[in-house]
Amino acid sequence: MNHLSTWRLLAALGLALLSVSCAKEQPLVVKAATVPVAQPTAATGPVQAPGRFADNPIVYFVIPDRFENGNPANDGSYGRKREAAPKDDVGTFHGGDLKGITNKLREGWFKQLGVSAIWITAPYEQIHGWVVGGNKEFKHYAYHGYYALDFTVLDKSMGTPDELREMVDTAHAQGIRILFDVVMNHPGYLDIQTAQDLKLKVLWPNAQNAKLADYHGYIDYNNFEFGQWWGRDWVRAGLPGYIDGGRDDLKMQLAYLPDFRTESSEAVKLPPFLRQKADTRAVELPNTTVRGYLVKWLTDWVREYGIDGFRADTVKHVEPAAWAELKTAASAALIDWKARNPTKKIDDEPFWMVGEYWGQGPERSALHQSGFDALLNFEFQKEGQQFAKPEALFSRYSKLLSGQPGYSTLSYLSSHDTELFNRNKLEDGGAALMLAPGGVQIYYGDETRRPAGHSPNSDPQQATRSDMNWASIDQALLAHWRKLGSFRSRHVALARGVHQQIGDTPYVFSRIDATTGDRVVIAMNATGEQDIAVTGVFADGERLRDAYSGQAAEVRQGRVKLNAQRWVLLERAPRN
Ligand SMILES: [Ca+2]
Ligand SMILES: [Ca+2]
Repeated sequence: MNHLSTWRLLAALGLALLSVSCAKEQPLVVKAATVPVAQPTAATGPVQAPGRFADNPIVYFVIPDRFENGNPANDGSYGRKREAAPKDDVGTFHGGDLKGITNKLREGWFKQLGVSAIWITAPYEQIHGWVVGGNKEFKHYAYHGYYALDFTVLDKSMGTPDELREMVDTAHAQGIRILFDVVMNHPGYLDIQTAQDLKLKVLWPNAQNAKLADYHGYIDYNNFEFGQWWGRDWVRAGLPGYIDGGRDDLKMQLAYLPDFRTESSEAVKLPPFLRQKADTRAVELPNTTVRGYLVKWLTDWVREYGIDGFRADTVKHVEPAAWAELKTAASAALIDWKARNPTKKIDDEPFWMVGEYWGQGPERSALHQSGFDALLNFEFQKEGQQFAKPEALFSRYSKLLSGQPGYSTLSYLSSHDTELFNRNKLEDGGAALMLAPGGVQIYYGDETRRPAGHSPNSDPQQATRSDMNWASIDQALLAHWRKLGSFRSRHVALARGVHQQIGDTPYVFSRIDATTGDRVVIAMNATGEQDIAVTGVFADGERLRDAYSGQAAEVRQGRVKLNAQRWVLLERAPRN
């Protein structure tokens, strides 16, 4: 070691530290000291540098109910029913659950895509029945987790505490984090089934016979018994005894949902229905506000199971101070869990939180000061016309994100709240997404060409949440996404590196991460014999590999020759 200069030694130490902070399953294949500078050098650098999770998040978003049914015994919990016709069945619970995700983890589904975190919609207890969907078009159940009833227990359709623990532990053993979707803005509506189950006397006789057309006629909206539900202290609901929703983003009743009074400084008692509910784990807390209860309930999942992060819903509609408080409490809870579970934790990375702020682009926001490590990027999916040659997009994102630790974006092609990306353009789309600077989010089925479901005229987003197409997977498309995802998971340079265009026809670019020395060269829409310039990135004599085709090539006079299969993903080849 004495032949190394001090700064070379530091560079080697830096890489060693990096390998400790990386996922268990992704050991760095570094066998020699490296020189992390942007200039080419005969001494080769790291073969792979995944980066810290926060610097290179690859998030797979799944609606468990629509993914895989691992335990048919929990189907139909709380008396939930399917509907015979697809157009009627679009808003029911379809049977998927946490056990299904565990099964797919064991099959390696996520690992093969390079995924480093799974975001699941909220698995805690939802309203039991259905509300009127769209313009009386379908029975709308809470299969998506956005109509919470009891934040302290699992929804029986999702699974048992043991099944949740098994899922989290299985993910962690593969170096994959689990992110919960959390909603602090609102609980669910009061549907007829839940009102019956909670014995709330707000229904007219024979309410169990309610149909889409006459549903609201069975509910007595003038009845003060509504006070036995969440109650005035907890929500703005415009019901007898409650205060009305406000006119601004923070206090409005989004889609007429009851709005939590998260801004209130008044201590509250448990809501009346939770004082009576037999299986709740909610208990009275001294001197605690609505916000305080919600933060406790949500962060208990972190403290008990080691949930690694949150995807926060409707960020626009809750005060930033509440999000900051949630982040602080969740961070402490995760540290606590890791201290008690040293053999189960992936590493000591901190709690991570991404927010959904409607309309947000990839730019830095004031919300990054309120606990958010990243915000969902609503812009990316609209840039499809650029995806064959996304130079403008990539250079802009790289300028926003390279050398900016602690701030990221999460770009996606498709989402459950906007639309599915064009199903005929998922090759170009997948490449653009998986090669984009910043964090990325794969929506389940973008890698398999999952077809859209039935689209109600008055609620077309339902079509984005169809069942995972296990029986009709597009294998060629899946192989494409797996190559790209695996490549991305090895290279923090893609997410954080400085972007530089090298060629126009074919389109070739490099990314170099100054911190780790990680570097890649990419060609898009380059098919057949290619002679690709890598000057300034890789040195003559270095052995490279095209991770897309599997071909190896040596750098000669600043170039590599290979037979390209439309996409070229150049990285340093492992040494033997
Ligand atoms: Ca099930
Ligand atoms: Ca609100």
